[in-house]
Amino acid sequence: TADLDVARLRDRIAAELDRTRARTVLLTSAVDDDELTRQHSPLMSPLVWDLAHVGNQEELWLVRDVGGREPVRCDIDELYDAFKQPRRDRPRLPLLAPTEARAYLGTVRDKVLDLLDGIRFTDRPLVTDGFAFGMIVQHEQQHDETMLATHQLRAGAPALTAPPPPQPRVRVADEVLVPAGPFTMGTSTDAWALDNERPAHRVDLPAYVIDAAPVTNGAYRAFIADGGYDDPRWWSEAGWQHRHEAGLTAPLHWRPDGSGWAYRRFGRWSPVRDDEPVVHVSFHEAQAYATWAGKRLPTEAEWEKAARWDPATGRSRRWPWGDADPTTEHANLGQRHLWPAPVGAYPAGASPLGVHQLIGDVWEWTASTFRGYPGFAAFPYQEYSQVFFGPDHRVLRGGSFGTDRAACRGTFRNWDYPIRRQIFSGFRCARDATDAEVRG
Ligand code: AVJ
Ligand code: FE
Repeated sequence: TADLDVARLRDRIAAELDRTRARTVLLTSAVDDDELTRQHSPLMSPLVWDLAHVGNQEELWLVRDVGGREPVRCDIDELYDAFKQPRRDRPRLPLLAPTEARAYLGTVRDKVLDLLDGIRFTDRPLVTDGFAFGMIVQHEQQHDETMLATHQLRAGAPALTAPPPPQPRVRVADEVLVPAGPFTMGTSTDAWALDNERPAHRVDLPAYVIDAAPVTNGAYRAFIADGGYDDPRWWSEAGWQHRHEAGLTAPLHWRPDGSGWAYRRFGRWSPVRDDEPVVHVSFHEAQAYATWAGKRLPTEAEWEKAARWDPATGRSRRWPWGDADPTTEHANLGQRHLWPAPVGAYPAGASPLGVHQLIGDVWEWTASTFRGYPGFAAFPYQEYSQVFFGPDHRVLRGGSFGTDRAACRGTFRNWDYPIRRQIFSGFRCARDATDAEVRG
C-alpha cells in the first residue's frame, strides 16, 4: 500500500501542476506579445515577468533543491528575484521575451516531471507529503491571481471571458452570533499548508456577532450616499490621510453613471449590481464603512472561528462546509467567473453557524496585522512570510473568485498594505455581542 500511496501522490501532484499551468497559459495567451511585455500599472509586473518568475521558482525549489539537478539557467535568478527587483522597475529589465519564457517554463517542467517520476516522499521536510510541489503549485496559482488583477487593470478591448456567476438561491440572514469559547486556529496536519498557517493552537474568544455575508455593493453605496467618504468620523487617521492623498470617492474601477454607479470588469462597463459583494476596496475604506455601520472588522481569529468551528464536534474544519475540497456548488473560486457572486448563491458552502461565502468571491480584510502564530517557524524560507510580519500589513482571508482551490482553505492567510485595492478585496463586518445576545 505504501507504493500505491506514493503513486497516488505523484499522480495528484502531476495533475495539479498541469491544471495550474493551463491557467497560466490562458492568462498569458489572451493578449499579444506587446501587451505581455508592457506594464499596465506601476503596481504590477509585466505579465511576462510573472510568467518567467513562476518558472524560475519552480527551477530553484524543485529542479535544483528537491531534485539536486544542474541549473537550467542560473544567469536569470537575479532578474526574477522579487526582493531584488521592485515591481515598478521590472519593465526596464532585460527580461526573457515571451517565446523564450515559454520555452524556459517548458524545459523546467519537463525536468520536474522527470524527477517526480522516481521520487520517494521521504521524511526530509521539504518533500514530506509532496510539500515542495504543493508550495510551487500554490505559488504559480498566486501569481495567476496577480496576473488576473493585472488583466483587470489593463486598458483596451476585453481579453478574458467567462460565464456570469450563479444567481442567489437562498435569502441570507444579516448576522450570526458566535458563542464564546475556544477553538483550534491554524493547522499542524494539513500537508500543503504554508508556514504562516502553522502550528494549530487554541484561541479563546468572547461571544461576537459576524455578518452572514460579505458587505454588498448596495450597502456600500449607502455609505457613499451618506457622505461616508467626506466624514472624518468614520476613518482612522492614516485612512483619512490616504483618502485625501489618493482622492478616494468610491471603490476602484467604479465611475458615476446617471444617478447611480457603473463598474469596469475586465474591460467591460456595466451598472453596479447591488446584491454582489463589494470588491476593490482598501483596508481603510473597509474600516471606515464598518465604523459608519456601527460595527468593526473581524479579527482573523473571529473570521476563522466563524469559518471552521463546528459547534457539534468542537473540531475545526478544513473548509466551512467540511473537510472535502470545494466543488462548483460550494464557492466561487478558480476564475470560473470574473466577478463575485450575489449573496445567497452558495448555500452549500455555508459554515455550521450559517455564515455564507467565506470562501471565494472576495478576499476579506480583517482587523489583524500579519504576525506569526505562537510557535511559528519559517519554512522553507523566511521570505515567504516572516519578512512581512509586523504592523505594515493587514491579513485578508477566504480567497476571491480569482483564487484557486489549491491556494486557499479555512486556514489560509493572505496579507497586503492597507492602501491596496487592485487585489480582489472586500470585507464583512463584526461586532461584540450584547449582553442580551449572550444570554440568548
Ligand atoms: C501571499 C499573495 C501576498 O503575491 O505577494 C508570490 C504570494 N509570494 N510570490 C504575493 C507570493 C511570493 C504573495 N501573497
Ligand atoms: Fe513569487
